[in-house]
Amino acid sequence: MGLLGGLFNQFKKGLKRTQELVLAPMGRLLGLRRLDEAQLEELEDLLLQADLGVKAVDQLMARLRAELRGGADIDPKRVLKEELLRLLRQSPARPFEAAGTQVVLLVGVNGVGKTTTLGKLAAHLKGRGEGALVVAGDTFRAAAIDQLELWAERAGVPIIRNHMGGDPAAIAFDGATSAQAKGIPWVLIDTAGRLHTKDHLMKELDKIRRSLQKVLPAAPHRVLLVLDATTGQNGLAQAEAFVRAAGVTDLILTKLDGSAKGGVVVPILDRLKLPIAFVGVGEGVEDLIPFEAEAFVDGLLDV
Ligand SMILES: Nc1nc2c(ncn2[C@@H]2O[C@H](COP(=O)(O)OP(=O)(O)O)[C@@H](O)[C@H]2O)c(=O)[nH]1
Ligand SMILES: [Mg+2]
Repeated sequence: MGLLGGLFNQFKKGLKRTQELVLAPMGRLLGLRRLDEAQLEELEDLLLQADLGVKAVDQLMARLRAELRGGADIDPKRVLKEELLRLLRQSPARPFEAAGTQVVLLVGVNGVGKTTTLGKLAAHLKGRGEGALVVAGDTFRAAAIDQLELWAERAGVPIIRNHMGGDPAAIAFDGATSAQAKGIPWVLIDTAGRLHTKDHLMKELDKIRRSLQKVLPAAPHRVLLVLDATTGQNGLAQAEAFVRAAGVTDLILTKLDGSAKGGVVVPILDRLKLPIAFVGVGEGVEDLIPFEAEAFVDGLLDV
């Protein structure tokens, strides 16, 4: 099976809940060659339920109506696919390619899946034959350090940690120094999602950034904002605040498997104007998929 075929199957599995709850009822409508007003409205409701967002759904419906006015038979599934691809290709992902030592910071609110994603990402990079070193930068809770330790073991990569309450900027510095000395291409830094105040959190991220730059002036090379798909569009305002304050470069959308709102990828990309690097589709080490628009849309529409 080709790379895209493999991705397609992974997306299909990850989008199962969205498919069952929303897209399966849509299958019948997508197979029609002419749709009347009631059927168009039914389709519109289902697209909104999948959390594709008002803007994209309006565009889609306008195009379907325009094609219907043409009088000839139409192919709603093809129209949907073309429109979704156009929207999703606005911010193409920058592939993770090793070039010297690159520092990746994972940020996001508590519970979205930062530590889990970091573990999966370390395993993914290791699986490609590239070394990674992980840094337990969430020193706010002891459990977070132990959780990362388990993931480091699972991925077979070294971890830099200190005690709970230690200075995250100091271990980030140690991590970057050690990776550079050993020629390790990836440094993945976990961070806290909750501190005493949001202001305090942003100051801490700034401090991490400045201490990294003492070792590698271009660091952090990537700042990944981790978002939880089950929150749907509700999390977008908070995400925007993070993007502005933390210099986010890429997005990671987790828990797609637990969400019936898989379409949320569309309004997220549209509003944040940043590429989605990976999506999380489960709690296992394999459950992180590099985002690829066509495989995603095919997985979504395979009803
Ligand atoms: N189903 C599912 N659960 C996930 C995924 N990613 C993370 N989780 C779970 O979400 C919970 C919070 O994850 P954690 O990494 O601790 O979040 P953090 O607070 O941002 O570091 C854990 O129970 C994870 O197993 C995913 O892609 N799918
Ligand atoms: Mg964590």
